[in-house]
Amino acid sequence: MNRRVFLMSVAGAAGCGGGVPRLNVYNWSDYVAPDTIPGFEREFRVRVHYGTYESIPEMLAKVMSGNSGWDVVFPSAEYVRPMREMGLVAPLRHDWLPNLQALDAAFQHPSWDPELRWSVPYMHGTTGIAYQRSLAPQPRAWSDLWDERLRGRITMLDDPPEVLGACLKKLGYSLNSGDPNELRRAKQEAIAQKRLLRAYLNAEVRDQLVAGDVGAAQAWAVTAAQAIAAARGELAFVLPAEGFARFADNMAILRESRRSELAHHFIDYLLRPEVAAKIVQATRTATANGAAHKLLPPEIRENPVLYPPPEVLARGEWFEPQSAASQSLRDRLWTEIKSA
Ligand code: N2P
Repeated sequence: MNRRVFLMSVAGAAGCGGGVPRLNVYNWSDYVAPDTIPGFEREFRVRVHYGTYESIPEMLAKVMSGNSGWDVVFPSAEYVRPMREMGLVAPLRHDWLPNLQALDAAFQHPSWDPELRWSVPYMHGTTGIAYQRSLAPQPRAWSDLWDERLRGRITMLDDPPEVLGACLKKLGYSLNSGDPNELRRAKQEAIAQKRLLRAYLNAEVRDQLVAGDVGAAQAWAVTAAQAIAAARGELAFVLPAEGFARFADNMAILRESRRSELAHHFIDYLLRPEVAAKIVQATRTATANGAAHKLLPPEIRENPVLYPPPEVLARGEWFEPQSAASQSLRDRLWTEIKSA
């Protein structure tokens, strides 16, 4: 359906139901440009209620009930299958998503959803260490985040797979390990590190890095890129020697949504190369949209924090869904870490 026909049907619906249709979109912080949402509202003559979250557990806590009121959410790759199995996401109609072709070839058939039946890749990135250039020596490995000299100036992500993942990598294991012994050793590492930590922080670490309060932080590349851009040369980002996590955040429509068609139009709008390129320029994120990437100015398109070369990315590991048994062990270990 094209935009004109859609507008006519919206007008028709508004005529009998009254009121402007509203779409509820729940996304990670800093994942759209200032004019992204107003632009959609103007063009489609709808209202968007836009909310943000800082972690997957925060998002899941809201949508698990199946009547959260949200229509579009942005799950990370390893949560697409569990959310599908829990019946939380709706199958996508590709005939309503003509801009799917703009996706980078690397994201057309991702391992977590090869036919893009449930999700559309949106942003991607790595997890590494953002740090003050003034530090000597400069962090190069996860083990450097256990350095006494940085006591009180280190942060880790407030995210169980990320913290356990860094500890597992420090020990030489896979970040997706489900082995109880490896996981218990990882927990001990996390507990040993705790007395050096300032806090567990996600995107909030950005401002503390810029202010100079944090010396070294486990950080998402997108958060690091934003901090680096704001700090004029004082900050840097490294992908640790032991290996690191890669992530991809995806767009999905909740099964509970009663505005599936409008939700598809929203996703397709975010897939437009011009819209996606503006988002990347405003937010310093790494887009999964190949056509948008080509529109970027060279200094952003070639930013090594956001787009590391393939030989570096090859040292990364994608998060994978956990079995029920290892998930419940991981949940328990995280509680022990947080309460230690
Ligand atoms: C949001 C960054 C989220 C990346 N500001 C982690 N999936």
